[in-house]
Amino acid sequence: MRHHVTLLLGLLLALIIAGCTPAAKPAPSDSGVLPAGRVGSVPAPRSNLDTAVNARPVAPVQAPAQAPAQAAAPQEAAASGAQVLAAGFSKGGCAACHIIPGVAGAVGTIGPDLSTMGETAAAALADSAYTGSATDVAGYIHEAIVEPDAFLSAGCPGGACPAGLMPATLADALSDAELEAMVAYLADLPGNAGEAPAEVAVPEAVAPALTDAELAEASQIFFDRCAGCHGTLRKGATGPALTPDVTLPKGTLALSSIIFNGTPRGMPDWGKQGVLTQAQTETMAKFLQNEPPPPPEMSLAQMLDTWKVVVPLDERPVAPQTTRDWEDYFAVTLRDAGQVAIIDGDTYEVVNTVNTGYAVHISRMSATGRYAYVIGRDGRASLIDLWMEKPDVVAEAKVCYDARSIDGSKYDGPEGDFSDKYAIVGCYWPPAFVMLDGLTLEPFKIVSTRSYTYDTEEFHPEPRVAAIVASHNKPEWIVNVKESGQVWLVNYTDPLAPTIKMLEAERFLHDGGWDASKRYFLVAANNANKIAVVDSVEGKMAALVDTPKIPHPGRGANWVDPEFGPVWTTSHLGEGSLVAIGTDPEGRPDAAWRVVRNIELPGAGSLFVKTHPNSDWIWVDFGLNPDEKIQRTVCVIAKANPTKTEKCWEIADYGRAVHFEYNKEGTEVWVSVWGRADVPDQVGEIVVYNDKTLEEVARIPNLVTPTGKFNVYNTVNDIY
Ligand code: DHE
Repeated sequence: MRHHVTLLLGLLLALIIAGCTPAAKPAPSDSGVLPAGRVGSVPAPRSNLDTAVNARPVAPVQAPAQAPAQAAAPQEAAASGAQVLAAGFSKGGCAACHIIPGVAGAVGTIGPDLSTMGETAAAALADSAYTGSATDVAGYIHEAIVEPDAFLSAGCPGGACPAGLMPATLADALSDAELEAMVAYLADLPGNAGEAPAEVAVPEAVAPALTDAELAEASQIFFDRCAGCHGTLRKGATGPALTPDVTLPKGTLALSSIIFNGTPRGMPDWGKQGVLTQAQTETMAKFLQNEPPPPPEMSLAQMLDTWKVVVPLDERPVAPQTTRDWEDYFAVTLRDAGQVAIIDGDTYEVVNTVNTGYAVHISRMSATGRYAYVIGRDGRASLIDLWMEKPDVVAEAKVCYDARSIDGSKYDGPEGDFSDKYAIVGCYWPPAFVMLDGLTLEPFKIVSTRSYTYDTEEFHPEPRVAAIVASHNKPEWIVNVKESGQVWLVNYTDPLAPTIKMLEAERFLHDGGWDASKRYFLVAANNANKIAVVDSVEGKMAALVDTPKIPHPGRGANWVDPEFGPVWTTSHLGEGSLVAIGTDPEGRPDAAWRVVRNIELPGAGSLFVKTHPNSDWIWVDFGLNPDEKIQRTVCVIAKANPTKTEKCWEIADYGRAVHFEYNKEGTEVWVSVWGRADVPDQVGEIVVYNDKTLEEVARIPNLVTPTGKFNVYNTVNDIY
């Protein structure tokens, strides 16, 4: 927790003031909470802060030398001390990570709550688990700031603080006077917590300048790593807003620390993972304190400039050119290679590795299954013909700068046969969806999703398109508009004049899938901890179901619970929990649209679940859990006894276990080992399990960062 102490910076101000006549406040030692024998070395009362300018102690850590107790401060001197404190908090960005009573804006939940710092320090010193070298409260707090990893507090939100969370360089930004003022203030908590702070003028933070090279690098990193959660305009979604009003008060140090170390709420530890260097995290911290550069728009003409038909329709095969069972192919995302591997589900052979968009995200199959639609994060859509002897790209078009979703048209019924006729891409930026020809990917219609939030009816400049599914019941796509919290039912019968019904759901819509009947679509509103249920037949919302923190279903998993009947399942990013929601309002109205089971998992950070109608199991991963071992663990829950995990195991000794897919027969499960493209021998692989026995039957090696896997038959038929 010490780390955290540092953060406090912010705080300060307050103290100062007013009434706070320094002399009136007892020193922490007077509170009687310090261990015997240490009382004499507690820091001076706040009245002396402005004079506490002694040099920092060196090991063994001791309390800073006490300023003369008799230096009863005059009023201006007290104000000056407050400013010293304020400057310290501001430079350290403490408020970004800690709760510190009396410090404006110090409501951070990344490090420990410092509300009772003096008492907490005394308790830690008295505990045999203490590993630092301080001997008193002030020394403890001083050490926590100057040498934060000397002792790791157990008091971070969600558990023990990891090493490196509190930046070791934080103290370098502080003057001796600032450091000592902060130590004294914190040592006095909670004693001084009840005082009403007065505002102290802190110099207005100014956004740090970036060179052109830094700006270019930061913009690229933001697009690659940050925009998905925080938004291109940085208005926040899955992650918090990162506009200058939020970032400037935190300052470069605190921001770079968060970027390097991550947070318990799910921000990845980009520095620790080796994805960003220390210098890059600092560049990003500076970048975030400036206004976001205005992102470009994209016209249909620009899209058409990128459109390529590699193999015209009349040159494509009229029947499958392969003797393989192409309906049992898997399209496997090779994320960091920007490729999709087409792998034979019978033989595990890589039939072809196809170049697609940058950091390719998902594949979906056309209604007939003959084509795979693939979308890259860079908005490049690719059409792969699976009938070719060596499946390959036959058409492509870049229709956004940033995208995550794609699908085809699947309706075949009284209103027409739309199989393989159209495709749709959901863009993050520009915020829009784009309709394309299903067989050539020629883009022909853009519909902006800039609109008003469903609840407050405020204009939002960046409502991004998250999951899209093609309805089996109507010639419609179900388009989830993340930031406005709306589900749009887009009828494509007359695609140049589409009709759109806007349903009010919840923020922020992300990923989801069908129930077993394919009438109801269930989608996570992850920021609201809810699952929104859409009735695709009636064209209306069926329910909003409360869940634990941050549901992340992928497409979810459907099974029949022995007690509650048909259910759909999601796991969660924010809690170690898998819930089952009843999905049969006619047969089991008692269970419909409520959480009927909440099964404890070994950790949070789960991304995906999966099952198959033929399976006895529900599979679950933990790809974003901060613990390396849990990251590579998968668990199964028995459908016959869905009260607990039946078995959990690590599937590799590196990487993260992520995403499941069944083969066409539903007898084998494929799991990705998501490795590192830059670490030879650990780039990634797929592990294949026998779904009956849970025994490993094969490894498909040397795949570069495999993540999502989409079996042709199961994806066409929405089997999960
Ligand atoms: Fe995904 C689905 C968005 C990060 C792997 N991801 C989706 C969908 C959305 C989405 C909107 C639903 C598409 C649909 O059904 O039409 N994903 C985002 C993000 O915004 C986010 C959080 C951050 C980002 O910058 O992209 C993000 N996603 C990831 C990853 O880091 C994952 C684990 C690895 C990767 O490849 O980048 C990842 N997302 C996936 C996968 C699916 C997915 C495998 C499809 C699951 C399925 O079974 O359908």
